[in-house]
Parts: sequence; C-alpha cells; structure tokens
Amino acid sequence: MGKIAVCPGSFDPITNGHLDIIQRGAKVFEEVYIVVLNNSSKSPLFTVDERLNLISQATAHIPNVKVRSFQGLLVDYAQSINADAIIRGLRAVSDFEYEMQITSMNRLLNEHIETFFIMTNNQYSFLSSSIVKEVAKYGGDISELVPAVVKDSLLEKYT
Ligand code: COD
Repeated sequence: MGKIAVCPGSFDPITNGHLDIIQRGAKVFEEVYIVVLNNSSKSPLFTVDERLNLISQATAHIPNVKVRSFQGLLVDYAQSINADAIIRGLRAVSDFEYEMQITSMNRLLNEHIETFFIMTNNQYSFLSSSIVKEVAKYGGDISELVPAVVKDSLLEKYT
C-alpha cells in the first residue's frame, strides 16, 4: 500500500526551494498533501486563500499532490487524512534546532507519524520566503527564485 505524506509550511509565498522539496517528496510517496498552516511567530504577507492559489498553480504539473489549509495542530491534520509521514526541508545547520524542536513535539503529540527530512538542493540552500519578499520589495530580480505566478503576485503586492 502506498504511503501518504504531509508537507506542511507557511508558504508565504511558495518558492523554488519549497517546490524542489515537494517534487522530490512526490517521487517517494504515493500522495503528498501540501498544507498551509499558521506559524504563530510569523505575520504573513499573503492570505491563506492567496497562498493556496499560488501553490495550486505552481504544483499543477505534479499529479499526486493535493493542496489544503488547516487551522490547528499539524498532527491533527495529519491524522485526519491518515498520513504516514511529515516531510520537511533542511537548508543549513541553522534550521536544525528549530526542526528538531518541532519534530520532537510532533512525535510527543502523535508517535505514529514519522518526520522525513529532505536536504535542500545546493542551488536553493540560501532561499527562503522572507529573503524573496525582501528582494521583491526593493525591486530586485526574483525570476530564478520563485514560480512565475508568485513573481507576478509579489510585484502586485509591492506596487
Ligand atoms: N530548501 C529546502 N527546504 C526549504 C527551503 C529551501 N530553500 N525553503 C523552505 N524549506 C522548507 C523549510 O525548511 C520547511 O521544512 C518547509 O520548507 C516549509 O517552510 P516554511 O518556512 O514555509 O514553513 P514554516 O517553517 O513556517 O512551517 C511551520 C509550521 C506552519 C509547519 C508550524 O508552525 C506548524 O506546524 N504550525 C501548526 C501548529 C502546530 O502544529 N504547532 C506544533 C508544532 S511544534
């Protein structure tokens, strides 16, 4: 039987770094649910609906991906769809502490869901939604960093 994975995040907005993790995860798992959740330490630029819309367009070419949002705990969402795994990306040592903290907490909350880490593609190791927003805000070129629909939406937000 194929395994179901959840790929959670803020995705504010989705970048080519996220997309790379999603594409690689979708090769391993039968179904990947991308889920937009609230990270209480971040104030988002895009609404949840805008983020869902951008993710759907950016992942339209990957047949086994579904895009959802959820208000609440990641493990509750994962359980509601009978997920076997959580996929997270790792960029640098600086990600490690935070990822270890949330992975340990998620395991404490639900020991049946395993977290898998996918190492960033070197090409995207410096890439984050925050850095993309910063560059877009001051008129820098983000064409290589995000899908075209995201670039257009960011330009709209900042003009
Ligand atoms: N290369 C590789 N991976 C990347 C890259 C890149 N360039 N950029 C981002 N990623 C990875 C991140 O490491 C992460 O794994 C994923 O993509 C999503 O990143 P973000 O920044 O969009 O999402 P986060 O880290 O803000 O997501 C945090 C959650 C929203 C998942 C978390 O806050 C959460 O689970 N919230 C719900 C409430 C909950 O359950 N809390 C308890 C957990 S302790």
